[in-house]
Amino acid sequence: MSKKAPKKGRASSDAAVEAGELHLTSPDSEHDLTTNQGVVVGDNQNSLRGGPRGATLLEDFILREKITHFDHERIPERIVHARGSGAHGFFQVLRPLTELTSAAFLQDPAVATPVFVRFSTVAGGAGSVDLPRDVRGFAVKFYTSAGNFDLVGNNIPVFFIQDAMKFPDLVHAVKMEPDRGFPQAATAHDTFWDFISLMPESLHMIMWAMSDRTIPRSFRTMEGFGVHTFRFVNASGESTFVKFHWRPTVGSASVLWDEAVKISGADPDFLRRDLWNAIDRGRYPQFDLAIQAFDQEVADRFEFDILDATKLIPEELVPLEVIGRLTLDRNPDNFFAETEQVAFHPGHLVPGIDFTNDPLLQGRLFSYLDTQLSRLGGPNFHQLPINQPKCPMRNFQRDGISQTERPVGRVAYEPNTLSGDGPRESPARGFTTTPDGLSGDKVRARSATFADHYSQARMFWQSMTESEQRHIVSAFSFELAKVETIAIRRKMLGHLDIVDETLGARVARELGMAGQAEAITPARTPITLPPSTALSLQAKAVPTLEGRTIGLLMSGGTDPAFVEEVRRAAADAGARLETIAPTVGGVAVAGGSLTPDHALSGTPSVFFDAVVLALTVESAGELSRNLTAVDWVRDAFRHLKAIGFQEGATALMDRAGVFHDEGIVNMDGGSIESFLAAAKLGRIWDREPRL
Ligand code: HDE
Repeated sequence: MSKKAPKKGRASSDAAVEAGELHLTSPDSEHDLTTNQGVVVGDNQNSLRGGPRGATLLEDFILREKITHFDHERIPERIVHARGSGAHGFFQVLRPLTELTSAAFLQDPAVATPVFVRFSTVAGGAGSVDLPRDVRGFAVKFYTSAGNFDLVGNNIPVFFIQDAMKFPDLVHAVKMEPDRGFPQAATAHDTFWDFISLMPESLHMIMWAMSDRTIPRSFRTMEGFGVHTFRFVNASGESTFVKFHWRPTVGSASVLWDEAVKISGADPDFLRRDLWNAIDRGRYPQFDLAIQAFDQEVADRFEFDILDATKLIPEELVPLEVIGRLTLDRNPDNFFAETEQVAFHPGHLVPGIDFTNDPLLQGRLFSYLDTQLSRLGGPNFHQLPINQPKCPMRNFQRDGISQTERPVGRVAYEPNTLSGDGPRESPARGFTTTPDGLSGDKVRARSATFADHYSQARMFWQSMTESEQRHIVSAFSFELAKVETIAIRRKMLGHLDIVDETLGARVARELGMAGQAEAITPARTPITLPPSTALSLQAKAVPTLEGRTIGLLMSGGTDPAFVEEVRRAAADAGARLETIAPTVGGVAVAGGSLTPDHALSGTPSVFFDAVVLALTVESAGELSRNLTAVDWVRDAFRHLKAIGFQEGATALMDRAGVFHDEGIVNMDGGSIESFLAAAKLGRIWDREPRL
């Protein structure tokens, strides 16, 4: 280590280091491994011992520093949303929204605002699987030029409860039961349904939770929602109510329950891997940001209260306007530093956006700041790089655990005369709260306008396609069958009868409990609202292969030219082709060998959106004696996927019980296009067995 004396007159040694005049390392030591104190480590393989076979010595400060740091590598995981996956990207507004809001990032289409997004499940721990039936978090941090704005939403537009007071109870009920420590990441157990059966306000959300929305195909194919009613506020102080919606540009898609179960075993990181790979391969996930904007007069016409987070505003009543686009184009460098340490908070708000009095939102405004104190160790978490605003940030807050900055000067208060250029409040540019005409007594009471718990649940059910309704019935039946306490099942059947008699009757029949529903009297008799097609994923699905993956099963003798042709055609349609073969080292083909992307044994067809069987008569004959191959095809068929095949594959398809419908396409004779057309449908819903 060489040390040069700083030049005369230099103010400090730090300045000398910064100026490059004080060399603390020699050029040869650039790659030296050091301790946290900068001491070069000579041996990173052996601890210090009293002789080669002797006891380890307490004086080994290098070992102790390393192990101590390791022992403390984990921080408390989030109490909810512990399992998440993050990505960086940018957001661009489509048009200046000046008439609605003064928010700086919503003014200029030429400005790309950096964002960090974290998708998550809610109930499971950080190491749980990606595909339980669960709500997904969809949290976006916008690093705007006027401060950070966090839109901390979910993939469902409503919530279980109306008041923050019930949140700890809800979460305790859904998490693993405290005596036995299971089930992990699952709603299918007594405590959850006990709570729900006693909480009619959760019925609307429960309908969504039992729908395909809670088993998304990918984070890239998920809608997102701000849930609460927020406000946009323009430069004149005029406020407009807004609901936020994220819409994936490649359309929405979910998996089937049987797929979710199988994926959870075959690849617990399915959604995390999918997001990472998509970004890594340049297939950037994109979401449109849309708003529903309305004023008090419109709000007064609704049958429900816009402050009630268990209600949505049907698009038929207030249409969506797309205002911008989010593109995720960069994976984190370090999962812990970014995805784990990112701290979202609905109270991270910028001028031009404001809250409403939604009692759930109001409770969240306390909770998120508070939880970071224990999760990130103190009040300086905004200094972590992932949380730092990218605009100037200065104030007189000082000290605290993990203070990493070095504020200078003797002044740490405001107002002051001693620091002429120190930060000062700015009434003109500062955040102002929309006056909301508060009045009334302090009360613990729920507004009577929150009392209808069933009408929108019924609207959701009646807006589903026949097949979506089947999935909802199956989900309720699966979950309630896992509930051991019969009284809870009966109570839930009573609630479902109020939502819709057909729904209640179908679930009761599936459970073998027809006629056993407990009679429940709703606080307010529900009304039948017009169905809203926008709520159905299937009804609004647009045929596409954008962002989808096709799995091609090949074997000895597969024609490489055919594989390449399918790959090209798939790519033209926006899809990626991945190849699977019985042996990962390659299969013999005319003129050489073909190396697959995956081995059949570890790559079930549930990973793909559509499949192709590129097999010769001989290899299909062999594979029809291989049960993994038979399951591969049977599952693709059972999961309603398009199957393209070369004639040779027939023996394997027969063995797997495939029968012909519009999704089973013979690709010999150049009908790759007809296969892609079938694959674009996503699933062949007509193939689904009726309940
Ligand atoms: Fe959260 N929620 N939440 N939540 N939430 C947290 O904050 C809470 C609610 C949501 O990727 C916690 O930093 C209360 C609704 C997401 O880091 C905690 C209430 C919505 C994430 C918390 C709600 C959400 C969280 C746990 C009821 C959709 C993950 C760790 C009043 C609009 C953010 C943390 C991430 C995380 C509290 C209800 C979305 C404990 C008290 C409604 C996406 O502060």
